[in-house]
Amino acid sequence: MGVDHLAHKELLWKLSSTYLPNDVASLQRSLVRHVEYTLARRRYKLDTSSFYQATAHSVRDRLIERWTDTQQYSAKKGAKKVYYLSLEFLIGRSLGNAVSNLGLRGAYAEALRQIGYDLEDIMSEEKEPALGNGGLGRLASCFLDTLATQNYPAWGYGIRYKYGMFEQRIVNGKQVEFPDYWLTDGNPWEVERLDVQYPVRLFGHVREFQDPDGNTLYAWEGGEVVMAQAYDTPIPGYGTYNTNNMRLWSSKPSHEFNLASFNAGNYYGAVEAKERCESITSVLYPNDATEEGKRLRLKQQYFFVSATLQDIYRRFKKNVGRGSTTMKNMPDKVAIQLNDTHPAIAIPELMRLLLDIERLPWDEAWEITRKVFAYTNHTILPEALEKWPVPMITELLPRHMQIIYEINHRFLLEVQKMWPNDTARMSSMSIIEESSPKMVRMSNLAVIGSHTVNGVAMIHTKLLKSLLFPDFLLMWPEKFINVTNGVTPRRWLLQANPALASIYTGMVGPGWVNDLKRLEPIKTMAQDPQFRQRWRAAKQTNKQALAEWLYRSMNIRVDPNALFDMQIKRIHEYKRQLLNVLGIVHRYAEITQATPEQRKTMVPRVHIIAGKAAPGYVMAKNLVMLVCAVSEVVNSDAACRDLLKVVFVPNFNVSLAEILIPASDISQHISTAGMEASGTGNMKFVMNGGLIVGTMDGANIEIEQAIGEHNMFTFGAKADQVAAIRRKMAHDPPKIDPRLHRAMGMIRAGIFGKPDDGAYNQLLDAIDPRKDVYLTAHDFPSYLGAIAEADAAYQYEEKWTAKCIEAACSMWMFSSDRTIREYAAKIWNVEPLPFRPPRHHSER
Ligand code: 475
Repeated sequence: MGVDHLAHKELLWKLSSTYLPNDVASLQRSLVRHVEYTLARRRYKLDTSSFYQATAHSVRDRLIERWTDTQQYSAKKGAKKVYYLSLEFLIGRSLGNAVSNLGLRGAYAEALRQIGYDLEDIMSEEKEPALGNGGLGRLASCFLDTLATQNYPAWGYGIRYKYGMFEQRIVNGKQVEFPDYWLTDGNPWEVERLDVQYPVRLFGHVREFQDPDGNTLYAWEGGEVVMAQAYDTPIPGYGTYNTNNMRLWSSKPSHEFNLASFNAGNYYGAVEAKERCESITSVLYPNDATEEGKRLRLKQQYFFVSATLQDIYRRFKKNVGRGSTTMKNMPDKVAIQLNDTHPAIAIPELMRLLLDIERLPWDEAWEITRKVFAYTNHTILPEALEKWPVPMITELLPRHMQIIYEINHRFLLEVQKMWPNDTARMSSMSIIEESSPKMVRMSNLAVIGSHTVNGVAMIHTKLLKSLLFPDFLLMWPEKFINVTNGVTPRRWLLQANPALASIYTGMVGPGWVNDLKRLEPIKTMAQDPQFRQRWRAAKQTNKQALAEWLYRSMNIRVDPNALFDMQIKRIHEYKRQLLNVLGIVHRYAEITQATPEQRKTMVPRVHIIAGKAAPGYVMAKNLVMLVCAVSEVVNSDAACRDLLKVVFVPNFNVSLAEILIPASDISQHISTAGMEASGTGNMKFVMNGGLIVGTMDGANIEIEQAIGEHNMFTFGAKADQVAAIRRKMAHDPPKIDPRLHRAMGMIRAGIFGKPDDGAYNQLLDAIDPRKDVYLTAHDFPSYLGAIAEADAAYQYEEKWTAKCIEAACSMWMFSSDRTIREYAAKIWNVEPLPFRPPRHHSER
């Protein structure tokens, strides 16, 4: 009865090493097969939304081949992997990105066209997962795209929130939040890995005991255990076979949980408890850069960190014992990047695994931990720095609290050695803030437990060193480095702006998509009138498309020949959307008072503002109200008809950004100097042939260096002047600019309505020249100066175009490809691991 294992294996191998064909006819067969067998529909006229599902599944099949091959290859090679831990990923839509990265856009478009469907229409059926707030989450997704494109073995880890970023609607002129249940139609891009689940403990107690050698050991026991369920999404690279993985965790009740509570006879109580398990991953916290201190948020952070570390640990342990690998080699195989402090609880969690499970001595465990972690800071705003009450951590994670205290104790001994009896320094560097209740400062923990800490733009890193961590800098000068942010040219040029992309490809071939330096030579073409003409035509195409979109979806008509000015980002006082609105109100006043002669010299403008306000952020919501009210009044005033339109576009997200950015002439990045860590929208706009009105803040500074001062309209106080200006205004209030005075007067007078909650007065009171924290009043005159310069420059069409060309083609360093190469070299010490596809694959 000999079972022929060899024969089975051989047959299996043969069956599974075939690859899907990608010619047009085969793609069509695959589409129809998915309609019939995945959607279970037949011989019906299908709407585009069903055909979206079928197309997505067909593309997914092709992704899966590359994905499983890549993962198997990197496991076999045992290469060092990067793990990017982030509570947020703003991935945007996947279909367009996938067909483009697979090199199958043309084939799918043709396959669909022949059966009566349009790929673009189908793509717009996709609901984007909005699993992030803003810049930090979008950066994480740009990084995943680059990591795959450059063949780095890298995984993203995060949370699969059931409800993503809320949907913003404007109802009676105000922001109203609606739940974003993005999974209604299923999610064809993910694979639920039922074989990848981990238990995660919460609450409970710590038991101390002795091992046979008399060493004291600790075990975390009791409490409740929930399960983390893995959902994987393939992340394809562009122009490579490599396909990485993004693993998101969803919470569900554990088996023990079920048994224990149901056996206790409390049926309803047991069901409620189960519901509570699932609530851990139910909703994304919609606060961008403000810390809320909510217990559920801490649960989310630990839940995701615990599952992730168990997963990484299991993968690494497969190598331990193989050859000479021991736990000490973990840093040779594992690099973990903490995307801000949100996953910083991973530091004591890894310590716990090494101490309590692996039973390593403290020093050994600590050395491993420090070599594994690196931390990126994304903001120096004090209200964003995470702190957790000691009692809360003690209750939820008792063993971690002990470990944090021990880390702190040993760290403070070092401080004491370096600065004997310097209690002030001691208390500012301590992980524990001696307040009541005591608080755990997650940023101090992250700095102490990481080998490298980086800021995200030059000025931000400088401020990080001088304002946030000056003492840590003295202690560990080499720990702090800068890695300026970047954005992926795949989504933000190739996909979002086909008109410009085809000009580039026509000039230098398709290689620029993975190597933006190749655009540099095009700069000289700025002198060629014919080339400028083509460039303008591309911009015009995009503006026309946006104008049509605005008409279709908002019933607003704008003139595509007007200057399109955009400020699209989260609403924040420090980002100063108010400065923009005051500028618009000023322009409105000028228009209504202008003589016919003066009108002729004015530049027709369309002002677009978009962005979400955190639900509890009153000032931000007031601002949204004001923009909507100004737009109502301005757009219905005959005096403005051909000169000014103001549009607030609701529900700003990645897909909307892809429509807006390529159509902009000017974009505004006008934060109070020193407050915007980097900004990444600024990079996207310039790459797409728009110019910036901006302050000397974040990456604006480096962008200006790259594109030249003459190609940027800068204004406002510099970062190193801000503190002195603030100090001075309190006792010596500056005179208010008369134009600002008039604009504020118009708003206060009720020209844009008088909300009964005094919302507008609240906004204006905050820029009183005596307590103008964000320097809005202070910077107003120079802001108007920069806007006027931009208007003047826009009137010389040829020169303007030349500026745009020069700027756009100087942007290579703001590709996330450059950014990731720096992370790889300076922080992770990882190498690309390209997987060469099997021969029969490439032959098809
Ligand atoms: C900066 N988000 C941008 C971008 O580096 C920068 C904070 C707490 C909770 C949830 N979300 C946050 C941020 O702090 C954030 O998005 N920061 C942004 O990171 C990428 O370009 O200047 O504000």
